[in-house]
Amino acid sequence: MIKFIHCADIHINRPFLRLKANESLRQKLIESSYSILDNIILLAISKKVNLVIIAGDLLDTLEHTVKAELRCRKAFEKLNEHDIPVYIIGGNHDPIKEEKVYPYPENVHVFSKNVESIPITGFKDAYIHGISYPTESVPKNLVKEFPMAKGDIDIGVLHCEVGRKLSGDYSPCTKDDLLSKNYQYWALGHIHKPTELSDFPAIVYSGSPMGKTPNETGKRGCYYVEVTSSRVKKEFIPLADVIWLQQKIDIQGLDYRGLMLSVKETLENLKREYNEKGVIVRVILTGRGYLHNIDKDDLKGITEELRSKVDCSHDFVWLESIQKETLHDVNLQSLKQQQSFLGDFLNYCSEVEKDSKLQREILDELSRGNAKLVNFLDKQQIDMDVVFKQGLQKAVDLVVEKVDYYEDN
Ligand SMILES: [Mn+2]
Repeated sequence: MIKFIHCADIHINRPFLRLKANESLRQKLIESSYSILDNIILLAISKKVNLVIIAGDLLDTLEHTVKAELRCRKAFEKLNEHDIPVYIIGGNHDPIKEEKVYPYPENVHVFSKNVESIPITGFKDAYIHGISYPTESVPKNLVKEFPMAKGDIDIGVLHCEVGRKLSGDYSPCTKDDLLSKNYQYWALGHIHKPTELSDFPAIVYSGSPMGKTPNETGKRGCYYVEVTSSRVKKEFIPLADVIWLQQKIDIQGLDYRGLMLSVKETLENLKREYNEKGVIVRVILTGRGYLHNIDKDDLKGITEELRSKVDCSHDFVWLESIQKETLHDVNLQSLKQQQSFLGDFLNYCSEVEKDSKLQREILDELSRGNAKLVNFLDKQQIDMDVVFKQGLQKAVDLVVEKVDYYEDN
């Protein structure tokens, strides 16, 4: 049995420039990417793994990396003391350079820009196969360059985009391409959300061990894996000490003061729930109500007021922003009774919401010649019910807005 850690997309050295307004939070996040690497290494040592895999984008950028490379070197040396090898591929953020200023210690293998198959030390018939990006963009399907399984156990390491379509800049490939190689485990990088695409043979995106943007919410970490020729046991281990979240607040019945109190309460609850961790939260206003008319400056004012006393050096809750996804303050039920275009339109929308055949027809009509939409619909893990519900709400609101406009004028 081979035991290993699979991580990817640590993005060390990311500058978090958008957070420039808050230098202490920015520094905390930069430091956090280093401490996460240290934590991965401690985990590898305590689990007594046979190897550590980093599936691309260890570094966020290849500029100003002397400090980052020194810190990585130090971390990898710790693994060297425990005779644990590290296998790294370069991703689109850190395609392989000719030469490093501070070369990594001898337990680290960085895969070249051609597929290499390396016997795993200490095991009779086991191989790790990997390839690095030579440039930021790799439009060809690199899976094709991997050999068929060679041993009892084969592990593949790749930075790629698995989908149904073979287009894109990050080695686009399909799940079937990966499965066809008969490896036991594919350690993938690039997608920041931890995702298990197949159980056995296993195809896994470990995801980024910490969130980087308001959309990278929820638990982030790495995988601890045990693999034999016929079985893969994998465990996701959360690591992030700063967590990004989105919280929704329904504006129905709220005025300015109510909103302020409601956001404040949300922040206090998060502080209790995530004590000892940092939380960066984006509040999203939803629903229909008076506050639909609140303007950006007012939201900014509330945000700044609620941030003023936050100290980001230890556990904290930082309000990233308040965003509005609210709807017009109208009573749809009474509008539906109207003998008018708006009334008819609302009733039609209710019908569409319940009728999947009708939805299909509308989609076919809309997709014709619309490459962007076709591409969107091709993505995996899209919940069509949710998409339609949101789309219809938006459509209703646009029509309500227009009608209001004409009435007012
Ligand atoms: Mn990437």
